[in-house]
Amino acid sequence: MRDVAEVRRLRIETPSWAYANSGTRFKVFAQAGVPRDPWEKIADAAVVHRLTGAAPTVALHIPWDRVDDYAALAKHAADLGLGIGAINANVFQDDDYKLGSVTNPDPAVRRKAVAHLLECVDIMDATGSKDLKLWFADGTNYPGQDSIRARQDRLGEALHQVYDRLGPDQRMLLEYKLFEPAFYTTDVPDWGTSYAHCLELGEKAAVCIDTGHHAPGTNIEFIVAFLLRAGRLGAFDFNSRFYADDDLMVGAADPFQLFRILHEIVSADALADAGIAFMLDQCHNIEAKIPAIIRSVLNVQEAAAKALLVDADALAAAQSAGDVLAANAVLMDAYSTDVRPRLRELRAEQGLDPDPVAAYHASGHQQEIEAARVGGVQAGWGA
Ligand code: PSV
Ligand code: MN
Repeated sequence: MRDVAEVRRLRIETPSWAYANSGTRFKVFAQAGVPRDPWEKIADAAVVHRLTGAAPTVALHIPWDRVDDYAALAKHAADLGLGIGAINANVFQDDDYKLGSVTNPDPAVRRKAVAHLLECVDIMDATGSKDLKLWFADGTNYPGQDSIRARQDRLGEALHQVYDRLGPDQRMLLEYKLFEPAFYTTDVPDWGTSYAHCLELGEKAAVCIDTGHHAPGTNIEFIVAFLLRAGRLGAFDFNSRFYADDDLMVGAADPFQLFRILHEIVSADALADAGIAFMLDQCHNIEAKIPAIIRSVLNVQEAAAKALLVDADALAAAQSAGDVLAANAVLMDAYSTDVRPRLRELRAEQGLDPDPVAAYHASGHQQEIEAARVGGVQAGWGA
């Protein structure tokens, strides 16, 4: 049996954009105290880390987090006890990208997109970030609109150009998404496409699984197990979905799925130091942002703790004996265990408040930011 205390090795990366205002395409509901710039987003991320002890890095999104001096931004993060995590490129919000970015039929648009991706590698150099995370909105809406195959060629060519620019310790994380904003074809729609491109590129390229980016009913833990075995699972973008890419709090819609994913991770001894970035990619449209992000960190910890509780020997014995019910019962026993008291104990041992959400409410931080962050323009999705 493993020790639940191993959960303390798990590091979760929070996304700068989750601290900012966000919404659907129908409405963004502004919240008081929301950051006005990347500096304030990082300050909020530091609060999450201080209260959970488990979120030591923050992911940036360029251009939403554009600043004049990235080294100074990284220093600001370091002063608050944080490192800069993945640099997320953005080649989906410019008019030029209407027909795609790196797969656009126009070579000038492709050059512009690649230049942005290379700029993101420069930002990695300046901030000490090790991961370039790429998601492409590229695709088509109508049959015949463009050549599906030619777009793959253009994608491969652009990825190679960027891959060749990576430093020895830097990685490329290629994220996939079934549909949206393109509705007929998407150029990186699934893990297989991402994996195939990563294999062509080389060892510094790995797949990022955004848990919200699949068709309903997709067995995500199968993908996790496959990519772990292949050594190409680079990262997660954790969130929850009920219908499409809902970006709700991880573990909210389907905590059992999250447990099954973490079971594959724990079984492969990949909870820490295995080159997997456990990132959140969420939007808190109607709930308070910082407590929601804290809750998300706790949800991942709970799933990991339950996965650590799985009796691996009993499971292996039941599996090799072909005892289907016993094997399933081993997993369900672990999943059905309330790990919250043990996690509270572990936090107390670390000198943390056992209840980080309550600690946040008691800290006065929310009142402080609501009083201090007046004037200026609140950061929002796309800024
Ligand atoms: C795309 O839906 C995505 O999951 C990518 O990770 C983007 O970078 C992010 O959302 C933007 O919120
Ligand atoms: Mn994502």
